[in-house]
Amino acid sequence: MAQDIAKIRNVAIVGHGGVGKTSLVESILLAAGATTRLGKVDDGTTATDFDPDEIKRKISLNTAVAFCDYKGHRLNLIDTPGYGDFVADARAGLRVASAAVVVVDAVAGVQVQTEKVWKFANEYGLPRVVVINRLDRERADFNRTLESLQKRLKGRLAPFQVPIGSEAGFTGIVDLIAMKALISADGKVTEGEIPGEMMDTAKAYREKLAEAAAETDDDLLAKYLEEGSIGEAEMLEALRKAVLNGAIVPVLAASAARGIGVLPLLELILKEFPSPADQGAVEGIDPRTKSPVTRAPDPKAPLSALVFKTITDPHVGKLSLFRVYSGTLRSDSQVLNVTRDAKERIGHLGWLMGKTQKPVEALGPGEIGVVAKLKDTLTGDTLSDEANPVILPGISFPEPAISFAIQPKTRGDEDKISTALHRMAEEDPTLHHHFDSETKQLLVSGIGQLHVEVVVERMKRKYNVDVSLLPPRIPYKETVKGRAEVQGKYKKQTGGRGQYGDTWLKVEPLARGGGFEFVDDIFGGAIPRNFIPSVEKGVRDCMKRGILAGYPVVDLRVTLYDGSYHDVDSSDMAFQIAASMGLQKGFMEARPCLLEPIMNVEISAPSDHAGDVIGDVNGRRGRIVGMEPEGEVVSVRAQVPMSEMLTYESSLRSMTGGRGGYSMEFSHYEELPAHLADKVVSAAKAEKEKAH
Ligand SMILES: Nc1nc2c(ncn2[C@@H]2O[C@H](COP(=O)(O)OP(=O)(O)OP(=O)(O)O)[C@@H](O)[C@H]2O)c(=O)[nH]1
Ligand SMILES: [Mg+2]
Repeated sequence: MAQDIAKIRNVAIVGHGGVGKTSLVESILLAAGATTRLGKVDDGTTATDFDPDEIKRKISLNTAVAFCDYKGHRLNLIDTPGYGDFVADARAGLRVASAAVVVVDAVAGVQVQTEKVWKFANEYGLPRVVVINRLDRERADFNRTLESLQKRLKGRLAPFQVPIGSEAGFTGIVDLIAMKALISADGKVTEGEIPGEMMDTAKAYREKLAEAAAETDDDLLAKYLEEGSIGEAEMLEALRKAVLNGAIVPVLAASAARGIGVLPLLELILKEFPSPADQGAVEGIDPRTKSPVTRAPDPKAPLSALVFKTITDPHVGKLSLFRVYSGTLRSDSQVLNVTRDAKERIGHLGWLMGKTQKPVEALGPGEIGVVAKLKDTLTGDTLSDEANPVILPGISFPEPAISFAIQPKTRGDEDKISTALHRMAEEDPTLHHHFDSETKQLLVSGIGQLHVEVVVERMKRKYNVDVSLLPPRIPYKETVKGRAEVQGKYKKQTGGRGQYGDTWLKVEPLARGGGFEFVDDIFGGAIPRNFIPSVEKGVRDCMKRGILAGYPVVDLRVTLYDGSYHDVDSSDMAFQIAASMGLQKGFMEARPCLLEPIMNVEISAPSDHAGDVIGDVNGRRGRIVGMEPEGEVVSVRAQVPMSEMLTYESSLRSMTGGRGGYSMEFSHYEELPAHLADKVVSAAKAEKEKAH
């Protein structure tokens, strides 16, 4: 039986790495009675970190789904990874959620990925709540974390609770709406009066909450100003509306590990978060007419569903996780994958409890489910009714930022490697791979070092191929700083038909990020028009191969301003070669240089290590761009060349005794200092000689 749509809550749990998202899901499942014991990340016993790589590393690498039924409601909990390398999965999880629970750590406050998932949630217009978690830890501080939230996240953040006790003495919360204390002990929650010594604090916070509620509605505000207060029912009503439209973001207090604050979170999800029916109709495109169409969350409407995650396993095959938006998807039916224009047979359907599937006959609007063995379907695809096709907005994924060359440990494993990579790229849209014919190397590109390392481990475990990772290939680029005017001429006349192409090229730099510009400045037919595209092609091909060290050439303007031709011997190929020769010469005369990728890096470390961290960044040719003390933790923002960040993980670990963390993403390109450029150029030469 499909679920009652008004009673479904699809909630994505998002936040920075290690803040306790998976633990919170575990705690919710237990509180709702879906499980009988609390799984632990550290023991590898949680529902949603079931992948062997997740168990080994004790972090989430994939988005996973678990469900529970509570007070007649169906909750689908989408547990997303928090580490920067895997944040694309968090975005995919948010894409199919109707609301988000943003978890932050009560010691570290807002961190880089918190801000990132916050932006994703804005993009999808999701109502949300912030849970300040790990309040039982040493140095945890609710008020300081609240300040960090207010400073770094856009939106009106309003505490709905305050914690009772702190650190190891954190025992419960004061519910500021009902003005009651909820004390947790031995897995049970008892409601009681607010402890006397907390009354003033609780009243002050409640006052602020009432004010926030009143400000969302003119009539209510008038009443509040006149009478100095508003009633609980009015306040609840106003808050519900404000949470739904995002005007207010509730802030809650919790310890996932101890199950404190979990029931109130569950209640809030039921009461304040929208159902798929509240979310309303979705808009898509009719592929036949290319015009927008809507699909209402109605079980009788034509089917539309979006695949947000693909898992492949050499034994089980492919699993597609999806959310139904309209209509009803039934077992043993046929649907159209509109994105790939392919018919798909739907076998058995299931609800997801981590790695376990609970078989179900049909899935209605708003439901999240899984189906095995779709042939052509990938993440982001729309499944639709055949007669009424629609394409829903897909999911965009970030481009890879780092590449490694990989080598088989056993000769002859090349085919196995490419099969494995192909399969793995199907489940992970941020994993790219290609063969570099210049260096004869297989390159694997991902979001970060950890991402690629996980790929290699997975390759061994799932596909039984062992490879070694060579130091990452930094994606340098080549450009020029000066100008040159040169002749590129190709002439071959040895009996029969010869080859003749002659070009004069001006080579000059464009601004950073300017790409490539080809200017045709030929007047009076020095080169016949039909050969001009040949010249451009010769130039482009040569730029792609690179001139100085085999890296692509960028930020260049090439002007073709003169040349000559031969009636018989000139050809497309001859002009391509001539242009390529000209560009190589002109490039080398125009003060060539290498550009290196610069990364935006954000490091958080205990304050007493701030000096070491900054000194180390400077030593890596980095620039500090900002520093924010967040209580006992300092967050340092810097721009550092990618090539200097390759070993950062272990350096930071030893510098901070394992308490530091960092994340980075690509920012821009800058000139590589000449003495380092020389090294890259000679390394490229040596590699080329070896390959030939
Ligand atoms: N003291 C304390 N530890 C917690 C709490 N919640 C989680 N932890 C611990 O924090 C660590 C990380 O917890 P996870 O649940 O894996 O965090 P996560 O946010 O899912 O991490 P990623 O998915 O890797 O981003 C584990 O060692 C948990 O046991 C809490 O409320 N209190
Ligand atoms: Mg997790």
